[in-house]
Amino acid sequence: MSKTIVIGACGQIGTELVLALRKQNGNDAVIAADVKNDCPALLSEGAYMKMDILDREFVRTTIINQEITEVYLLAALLSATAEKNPDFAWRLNMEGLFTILDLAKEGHVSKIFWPSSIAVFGPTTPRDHTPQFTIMEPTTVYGISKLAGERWCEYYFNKHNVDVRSIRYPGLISYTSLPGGGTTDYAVDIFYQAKLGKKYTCFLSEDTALPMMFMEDAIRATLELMNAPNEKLTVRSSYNLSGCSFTPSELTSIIKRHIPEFEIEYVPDFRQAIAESWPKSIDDSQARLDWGWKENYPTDLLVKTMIDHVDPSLLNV
Ligand code: NAD
Ligand code: AKB
Repeated sequence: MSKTIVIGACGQIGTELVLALRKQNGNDAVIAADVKNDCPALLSEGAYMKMDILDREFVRTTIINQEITEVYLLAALLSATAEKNPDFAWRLNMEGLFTILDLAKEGHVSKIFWPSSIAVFGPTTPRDHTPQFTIMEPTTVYGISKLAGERWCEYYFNKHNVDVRSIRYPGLISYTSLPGGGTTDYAVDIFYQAKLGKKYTCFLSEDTALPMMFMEDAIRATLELMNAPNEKLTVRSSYNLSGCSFTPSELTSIIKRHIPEFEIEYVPDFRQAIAESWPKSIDDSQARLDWGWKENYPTDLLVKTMIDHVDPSLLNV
């Protein structure tokens, strides 16, 4: 039986990705790993391991000894948190990637998923329908680390035949676990405050458009890319992927259709400059062409699903 590990499994994506992989491959085939001591209840149906991706020797011996052949490397600092600790963010976001790429180069790992982000783009990039191949001059440490990571993934594919696959996720919206320190987090936080009947203070200005995606679409995209035949894939840096795109004020209008009394105020902080350096919308025609990508959640459906499922008690966990 081939074994998979998800490193960074307790986060916003990891929690849902582990569940989806276990549904696809079986509980025993997927190990959840994270630097956190405790396994979240949702992931308790299969193996959990405390693992610090920066502990290169521990990661190497675990993967080799347990004959793990597929790695999803999610551990990272996201855009807002990374700006507060740039040195550590660079280290965390890059070192773990080399550990896993080297394991694949040596033949221990046969397939890697490593997520990139719309943060690879910068202020000189065309912001509307940002193309797959375009100017990339990111201004955040997070974006710089993701762009460097993309380059290294492509390098290991070209020079060492490493099967590494990647998606430039937009801002991901979900209700199963909370987001971990990004610039797009407002679009999750807002639902908790709306359901609590509280006024939301948004850290972006009302007209800041950003690309977003519902988590179910993002997880499906990840599995579709990982299951796609090798020969179909023409991009070995990272695929552009689009779900929907909206501003805080557009999101508020749709929420108000469900919760008319909902109120919002705008108090932009340092994250405004980050958002303004990112695309407003993404052209993902290469992903559609290569592996048949198509989103299922337009903004209206995303909002309705979030309002139906967001549980504010998660804020106290
Ligand atoms: P998150 O912050 O919610 O989760 C990251 C997880 O990594 C956490 O559970 C954390 O405990 C774990 N972690 C941190 N340091 C670790 C270490 N040293 N060793 C092992 N685990 C460690 O992040 P997320 O939103 O789930 O994002 C996962 C990946 O997807 C990241 O690489 C991120 O850059 C990328 N991504 C996320 C989004 C998004 O909107 N969520 C968008 C684009 C790209
Ligand atoms: C962030 O805002 O940092 C992430 C991302 C788009 O990479 N959600």
